[in-house]
Amino acid sequence: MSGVLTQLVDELNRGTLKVVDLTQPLGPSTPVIGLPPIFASSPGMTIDVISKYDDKGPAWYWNTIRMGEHTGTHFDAPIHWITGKDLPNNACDTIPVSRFVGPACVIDVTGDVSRDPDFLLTPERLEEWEAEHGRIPGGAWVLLRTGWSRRSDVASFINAREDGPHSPGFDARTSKVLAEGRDVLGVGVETIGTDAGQAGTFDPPFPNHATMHGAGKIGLASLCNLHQLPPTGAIVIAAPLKIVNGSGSPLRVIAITPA
Ligand code: 23J
Ligand code: MN
Repeated sequence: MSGVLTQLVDELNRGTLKVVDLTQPLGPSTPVIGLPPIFASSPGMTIDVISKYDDKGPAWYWNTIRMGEHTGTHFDAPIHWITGKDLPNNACDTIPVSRFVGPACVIDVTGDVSRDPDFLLTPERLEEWEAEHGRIPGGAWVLLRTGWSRRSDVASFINAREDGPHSPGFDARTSKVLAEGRDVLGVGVETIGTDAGQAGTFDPPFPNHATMHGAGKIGLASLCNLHQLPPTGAIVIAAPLKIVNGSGSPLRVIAITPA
């Protein structure tokens, strides 16, 4: 075994490294994104028992699950957006597995978001973070820590008003810097999607989806426990189900981080 893997196992056993779960529970009460009614909506999760140690299966328990690909803590593949539809290896089953693992850069904007739920990460704010923590390396996950995952009731998580949902995200210019300038693996957020709640009204609409997926980058939505990660130094593993031609997938996202 290579030295680094031996050391990894050793440090996990000794507790100097720990595994952190960045995943929200997935069930029938998991919220799904509400788009304007002219668009089709994604079904929430349903779970139906096939058998539970009963007449239908005396010694076994199992369920049938049904949900949209973009439900709960989930992965956005480049094929999800029209800008990424013709890229090579753009779907859940064809993205190289090497792209599911990378170092995490965690940008904490919790304070800004508590003052303004529509807060957008600007390039200037990103550069401030880089001045303190170093330039975001190519192939990194950029995780936007907003504190949003503390909103455990659906209404405050969606935070809808008459004019639609209000939740934080990325300024359109920042998505370009991250995709083109920094060549990230992708971005991860605590909110229901990788665009801000009001991004449907932006020009172009949903600019983070358009830019990231057009550049072959990945999105991770509805993450939690980002406060357990340092600004740099953790590794994140986010491997979606191998859905043939899948646009995304619920998944278990885990980090390995210094304890
Ligand atoms: C479809 C349309 C708009 C958005 C989304 C999906 C998502 O956030 C998603 O889950 O990818 S904003
Ligand atoms: Mn999605």
